[in-house]
Amino acid sequence: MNKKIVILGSTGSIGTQTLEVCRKMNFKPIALTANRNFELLEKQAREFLPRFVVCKDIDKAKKLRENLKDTDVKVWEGEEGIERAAELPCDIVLNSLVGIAGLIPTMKAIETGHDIALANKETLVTGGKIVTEAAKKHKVKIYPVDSEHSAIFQCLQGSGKNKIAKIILTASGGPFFGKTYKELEKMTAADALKHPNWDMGSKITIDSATLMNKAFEFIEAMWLFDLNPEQIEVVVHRESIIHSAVEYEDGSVIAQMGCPDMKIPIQYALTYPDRFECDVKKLSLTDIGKLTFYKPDSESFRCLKYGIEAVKKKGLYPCAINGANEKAVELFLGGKIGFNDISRAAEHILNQNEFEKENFTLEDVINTDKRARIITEEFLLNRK
Ligand code: MN3
Repeated sequence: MNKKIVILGSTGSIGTQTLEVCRKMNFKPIALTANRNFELLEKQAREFLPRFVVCKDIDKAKKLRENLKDTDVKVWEGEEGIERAAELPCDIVLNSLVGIAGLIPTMKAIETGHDIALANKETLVTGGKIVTEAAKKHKVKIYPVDSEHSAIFQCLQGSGKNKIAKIILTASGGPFFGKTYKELEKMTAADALKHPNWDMGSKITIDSATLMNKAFEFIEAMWLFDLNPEQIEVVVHRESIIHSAVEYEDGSVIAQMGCPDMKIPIQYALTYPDRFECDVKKLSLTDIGKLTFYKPDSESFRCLKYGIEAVKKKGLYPCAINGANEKAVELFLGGKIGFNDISRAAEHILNQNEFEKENFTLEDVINTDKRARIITEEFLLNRK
């Protein structure tokens, strides 16, 4: 297979695992992008010799350009550079950017007619309606990379026109599973960064600890599979062996299982509909022995309920709660606020009545994101 791939966010957790898949499958990355980590980006550039690398940070891009002088790799910079990369001729764009920063590059790729392997869930949380409409218009396919959505996508193969009755969206429960709201109050970023099952970046690790990640995946599933909120059940499954499941009208439930390793969903998104040997630990059910399931505790983990409430309120609320969450997580990682302040910020943004617009544009989405961050920063830092 000789696929030409643009990888947006190649130095992150998904990005580096995507390059592992490329190495194994002999795929050709034609462009790689990073925010600041130009040292790793240089290493990747020397190994894979893409035509372009992009460093978002302009000063670091300058250094990188200097360092790569002896190669034919061209260095671009800034958000513009990332957007240009998304438009380069290729077979598929893998978007593993973090946060709403992934939205515009996704739109550029769609408008250029490129299929997308989507790991950036905030693309669909903030702009789900606009993105799915554009994908339809440009006949572009969006392949999920998120493990739960890849699982659902795999469970849907061969189902013909049969309707989904509901989906079971599994959640690991995060590092603070079992803790009360009061106990959560004292949790720090360092506590949260010890995530049990998946190796991830810091933003998504905090989102997993608050369960905001699951709320976002709930919204992501609605857009990817055209579902109502009533058709999605979140189930905590500590072992992360069942990555999600689909229930059909006859009551049959099809689940997708495997040892937790993102290389499976990444590879499947890039090789669909074919499957190939993948360098992962294989599942032994007898070694695992038993699988456990719990109802999520949305009294302690309030981000889950607020995130779902946001999508039920429709309009620009999902985008607003994402902006509030990005700002709150940034402040939490910086040690400026407590763990439960993240859900307080989510609740506060839902109580604003300025995000009700139903027929919104991409510009409205960008403005809402900015507005939500301002409201959140003011709320969190100017209390008492
Ligand atoms: Mn996931």
